[in-house]
Amino acid sequence: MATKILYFTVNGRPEQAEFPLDCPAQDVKDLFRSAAEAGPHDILKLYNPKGNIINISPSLEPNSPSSCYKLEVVAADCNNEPFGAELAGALGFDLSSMEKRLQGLEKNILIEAGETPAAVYEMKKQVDSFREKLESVEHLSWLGLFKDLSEGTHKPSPFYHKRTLRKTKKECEHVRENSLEVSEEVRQYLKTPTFDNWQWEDAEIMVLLQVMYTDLDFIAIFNIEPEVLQQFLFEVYRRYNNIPFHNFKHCFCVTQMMYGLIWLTDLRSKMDSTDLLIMLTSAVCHDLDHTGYNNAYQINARTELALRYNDISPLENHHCAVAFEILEKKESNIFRNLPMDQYKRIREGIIKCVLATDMTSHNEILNKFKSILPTFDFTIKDHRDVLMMILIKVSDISNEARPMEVAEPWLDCLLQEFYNQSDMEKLEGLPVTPFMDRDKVNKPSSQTGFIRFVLLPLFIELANLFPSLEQHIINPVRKALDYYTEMEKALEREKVNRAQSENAAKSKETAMGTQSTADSQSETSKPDPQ
Ligand code: LUO
Ligand code: ZN
Repeated sequence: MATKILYFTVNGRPEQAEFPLDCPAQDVKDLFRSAAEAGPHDILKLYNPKGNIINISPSLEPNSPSSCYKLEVVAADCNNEPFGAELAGALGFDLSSMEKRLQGLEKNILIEAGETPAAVYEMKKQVDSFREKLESVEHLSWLGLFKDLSEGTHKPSPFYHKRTLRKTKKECEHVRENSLEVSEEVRQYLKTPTFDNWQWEDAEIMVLLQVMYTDLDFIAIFNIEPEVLQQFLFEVYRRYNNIPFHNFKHCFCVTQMMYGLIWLTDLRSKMDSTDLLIMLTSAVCHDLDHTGYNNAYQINARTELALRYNDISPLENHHCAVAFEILEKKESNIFRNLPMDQYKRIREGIIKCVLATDMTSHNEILNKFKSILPTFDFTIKDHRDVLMMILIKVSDISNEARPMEVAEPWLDCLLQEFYNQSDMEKLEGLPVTPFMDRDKVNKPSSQTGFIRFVLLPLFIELANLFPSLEQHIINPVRKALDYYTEMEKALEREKVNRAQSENAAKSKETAMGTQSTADSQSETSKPDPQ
């Protein structure tokens, strides 16, 4: 099969791509996208040696290493206006032709109907709001774009300065250079749900994760070589993306909560170490390569993942598959010294736990746990399996069990990710999940609903089996519920006050208007003083 080789640079790094002469255009584009380690929504630009931008296609002229093409992952400079048109073009929206078609339609209808019907008026409003949204880049950091928020009132999210979804080589190297010495005090603190992840750099978190495997004796029991554990955690770090919520820090929080629950419930005396190894490793891997778009988006947008997994928990299947891609490599396979039957048991357990984090299965798993609780028996495998799924679910959504100053930033990150997704859904004309819509959500009421109807029922069931969790997990969540309920009431009061002051201003204006009319009338009716 005849092929074509193209030489190009990505951020100064020389690369070469080879593809068959009859390669489909999309495959060539994907080839360049993966060379640039760009995400599905990043924008790519290819320049020829003369510096002109050219189309990425199979018909590109073959070249030599001395006359390279130049490939750029575009993080559009937000000061470039009209930015919206460029982004719309990149997303396949032709905004101007949309507007032209609409103007033509409106003209025809005006001639026939003599007026602009509501539907056309509504469409105009939508197109205007699209243009407005496209041109206000602030919340479109998502496309690998960024806006320097260092100046002004914005508190820069820790993620705005990242230019691409995937981790760069430099970020990964930085994480390797750390040999944090962990004191006995930190080791104890690490076992509690009050642990504050925001105080620790990613490189230090890598060491804390190793401490968890060590302090649960996994290194000794499962004969895990320290350098293999480090390589495993390094690969995990590399495969979590730079997104506001489902990132490496979230992986650490879930793992640290799982670790805390193991100690708080004294699970080592009730379950064997293999099950504990499954739980901890599932927590580490449970959101690998999450791109910040949930299953509903994957299915509605008919993404590659939805296609590959037939709409069945596409994300969770992908997280699990990436975990075993890492574990397939000898240098990062922490289970490589185990007999095959034990490896199979661990693999089965991790698949069960990671797939259980899909909230679609929430009620099914919770109801199964409720039904076995009265006769729960640690010697029955089916009972242990459900408990392991409950524990990873609890760990996954447990931010509100942490101190408020740790938990609240997580809600901001989550809402940022949700809003990014709903913005994209609006742009792509996909169904928008109500609690993700920035125009519909208010932070406290979404959280009070979540705590009341999702979090507390789940945590209370678990506390029925482990009463010590009442104090350590449930009480902080009840405090969080009070905090957001108060915030909800304050917001409500503010809304009422604002409405009242607007009404007062309006009635004052009307009164003024009436008064001035009355004055001017009395002026005209008064006899002339001259
Ligand atoms: C529950 C959940 C699902 C996907 C991604 C994140 C979350 N988490 C949260 N959602 N994880 C922690 C939290 C949290 O503290 N609050 C919320 N809040 C709202 C937005 C919510 O209602 N989320 C939610 C609820 C139910 C659901 O499926 C049944 C999915 C998301
Ligand atoms: Zn998660």
